[in-house]
Amino acid sequence: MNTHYLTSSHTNPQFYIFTQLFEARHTDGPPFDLSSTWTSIQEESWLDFWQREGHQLLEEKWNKRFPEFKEIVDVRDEAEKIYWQALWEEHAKDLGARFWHIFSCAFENYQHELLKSFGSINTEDLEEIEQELVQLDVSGNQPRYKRKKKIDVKEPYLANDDPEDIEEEEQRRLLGLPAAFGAQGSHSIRRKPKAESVVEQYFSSYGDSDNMTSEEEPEPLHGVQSGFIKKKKPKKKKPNPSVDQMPDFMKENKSKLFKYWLKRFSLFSRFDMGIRLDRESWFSVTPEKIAKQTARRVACDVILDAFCGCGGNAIQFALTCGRVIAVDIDAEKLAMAKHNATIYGVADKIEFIHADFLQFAPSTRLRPDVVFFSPPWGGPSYQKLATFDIEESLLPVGASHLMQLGRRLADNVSFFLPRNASMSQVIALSGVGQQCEVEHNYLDTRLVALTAYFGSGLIKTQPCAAEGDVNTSENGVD
Ligand code: MGP
Ligand code: SAH
Repeated sequence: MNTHYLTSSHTNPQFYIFTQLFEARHTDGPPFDLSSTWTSIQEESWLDFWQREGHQLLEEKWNKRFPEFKEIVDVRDEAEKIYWQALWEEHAKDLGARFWHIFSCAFENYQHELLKSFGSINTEDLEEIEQELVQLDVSGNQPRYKRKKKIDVKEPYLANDDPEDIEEEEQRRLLGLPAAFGAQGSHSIRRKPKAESVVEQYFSSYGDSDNMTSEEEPEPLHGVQSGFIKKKKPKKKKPNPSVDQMPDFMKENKSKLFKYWLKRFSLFSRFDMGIRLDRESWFSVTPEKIAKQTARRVACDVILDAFCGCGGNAIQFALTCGRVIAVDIDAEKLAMAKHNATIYGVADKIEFIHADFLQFAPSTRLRPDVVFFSPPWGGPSYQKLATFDIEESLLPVGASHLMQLGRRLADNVSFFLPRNASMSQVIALSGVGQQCEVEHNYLDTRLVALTAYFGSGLIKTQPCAAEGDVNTSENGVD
């Protein structure tokens, strides 16, 4: 089965989650007939996404497409308002269809990834497997990660990049004007393939948009003024000062690390307010939309973030929980986390503790409501493994050992894990007869990582958390 990759934008990819409840009864293979649950997962996930982000997306895109809208509505008559209403409905339908398209691809990839994750543990290196396949000349059967890069680089489908991608013809269609007055030829939002290398392509084609700060909006290229369509202005080539702000270690190793620079606003929406990250944190920090979702799910009074790093999760926990205990073995990272938390105005809700969690857990008297683990996975090379063995490859110790330490402190435990983690091992962490819930976190159609939840206070389908358990308000525990 093929996987499909569609992206919206580097700075603001759409976030989809697919969740599934598992019971620790089976050791090998899918625990039940997954095929019967696909439809409900798809429906719930789409509703969750559209309720969470749909309205804002529609408004943002509308304001970019038709910046004059407000003024026009203020001055024109009832007929004009009806006209704009029809245009809005068209806009909503059009955008809804676009995002549904990306969502469907993400969902198809989810089905594929989930079934694959139940395979027996195979810790072989994908590159080695690929070498063998090349030698065997079975090129049609390449491993996923290679094919993914190829498709993504050559045919990025920038579904979220309007108004630049909405051509004049499309505007005419939306306005109900004859297409013959529009631009000649067909305009597709699928961009032309380029023959450059990944890094060259990023530098040349994303250079300008990379300049965009989280506050800045791209200048609209089209607009409607009193019923007339403005011609598309040629884009001005701007210098790219943001590349100067790039850390030196990233400049030195552009081919490997540059992609993280492009994602910086996806990691922290307030990146340009002075976020600090060290080398390891660039590839370890949890992207903000995912961290936000986890924080909604674990909302409680006191949470312990056992591997705080530069604060990607801790900051979001501080926004949904009463208090955050943030532990890390690296004092420099903790200092950066504190600084980053100040940028989000939550430093005073986080207690930063410089400690080795393995020593800290058995000795502390703290009893948080939830313990969250986002341990090191051994660097970006985790992706090369066909299956990530969470008992053998997580650092500093295996997942069961961490679970044991976590359960000393709280019943409710959550893990942030590699996307290729062995699902059987994840489920086994629940303990015999117990349940866990696993979220697959997608940014656009790319599976970024998994979040697993354990404990009666965190699992959604449990009736009601008992008093003293995790707070069930907001989206914490339904
Ligand atoms: P990634 O390796 O950057 O994959 O990890 P990506 O960007 O999907 O790679 P691509 O080549 O497919 O484009 C994705 C995410 O996993 C990161 O943004 C981090 O949130 C998380 N992550 C990655 N690593 C190596 C670690 C780690 O060691 N520990 C933790 N806690 N999270 C990690
Ligand atoms: N969730 C974080 C990233 C965590 S990366 C974020 O979103 O920013 C993993 C972190 O675990 C690193 O910061 C590393 O310093 C820390 N770490 C590694 N071993 C540790 C240990 N034994 N005790 C506490 N922290 C540890």
